[in-house]
Amino acid sequence: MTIKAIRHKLQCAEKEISLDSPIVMGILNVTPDSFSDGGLFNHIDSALYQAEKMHSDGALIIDVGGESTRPGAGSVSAAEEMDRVIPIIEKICRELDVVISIDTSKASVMIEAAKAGAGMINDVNALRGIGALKAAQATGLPVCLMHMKGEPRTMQAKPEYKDVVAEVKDFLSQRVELCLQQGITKEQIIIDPGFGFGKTLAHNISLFKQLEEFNKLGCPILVGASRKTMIGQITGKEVDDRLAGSVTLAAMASLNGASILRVHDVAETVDAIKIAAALA
Ligand code: PT1
Repeated sequence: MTIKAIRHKLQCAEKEISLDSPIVMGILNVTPDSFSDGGLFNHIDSALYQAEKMHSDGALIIDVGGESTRPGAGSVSAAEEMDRVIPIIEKICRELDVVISIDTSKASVMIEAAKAGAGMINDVNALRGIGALKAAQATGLPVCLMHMKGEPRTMQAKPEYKDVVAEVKDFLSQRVELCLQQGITKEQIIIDPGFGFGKTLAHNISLFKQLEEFNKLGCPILVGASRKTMIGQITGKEVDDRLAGSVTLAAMASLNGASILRVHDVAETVDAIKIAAALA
């Protein structure tokens, strides 16, 4: 286990999450066009079933997203996004004792999700959207700030950096600073280099190898690379055959300083990070 990782507690509304050791966030996509489980879980009961399974497999956070952000994805309206996520957040909150994270970039969705019982905000746009900084602050919830170059529809066209680690770190550092100015406390901020968001395989690998650099910002690190293209580029496997690649990457990220692993395959990842921690 890396010593330098930031390991304080997160206050997720009335629930507390300890980051003393790395934890798993399970992915619950409620978009009809989700990249790896598209359409399977867009009804409330199957969403609840999936959340229950991930929770019993050891996920401490369930990340609910109603807008796909995979490469090439287009955007949806706030109304459409709310129709997808709010009933599911309400249902999971009633039924399970788990922290729900809302994966959104829209201020109005953040506010409504918090009212529905969400305990964390995960924004791939790092609160750059209209009113998002203010909305996130108003909820009092922890926020995950992610780096993305460009926008999902076009971000993989030809991403270029002079120094990807320095640029991503500078961006996140500036976003953290703006959050602090807005009144969000440092203990409630999580950072994420944004694997696959406007990055080539070489960029992703540089960021991964130098993950510990991001600890210098003083915030816990979230890593989301589960089933992504970068795994396919290394292994040659299609999206449904990226389990072993994803689990290996998550275990290594946990040793490189990540505190939260955002994954599809919760049970396997929980075991892998336990093994990594025991042997480190
Ligand atoms: C992520 C993330 C996210 N990823 C956070 N939230 C997605 N905090 C959604 C591909 O290359 O990494 N961190 N929310 C999913 N987005 C992608 C991006 C899915 C790239 C697939 C790819 O295949």
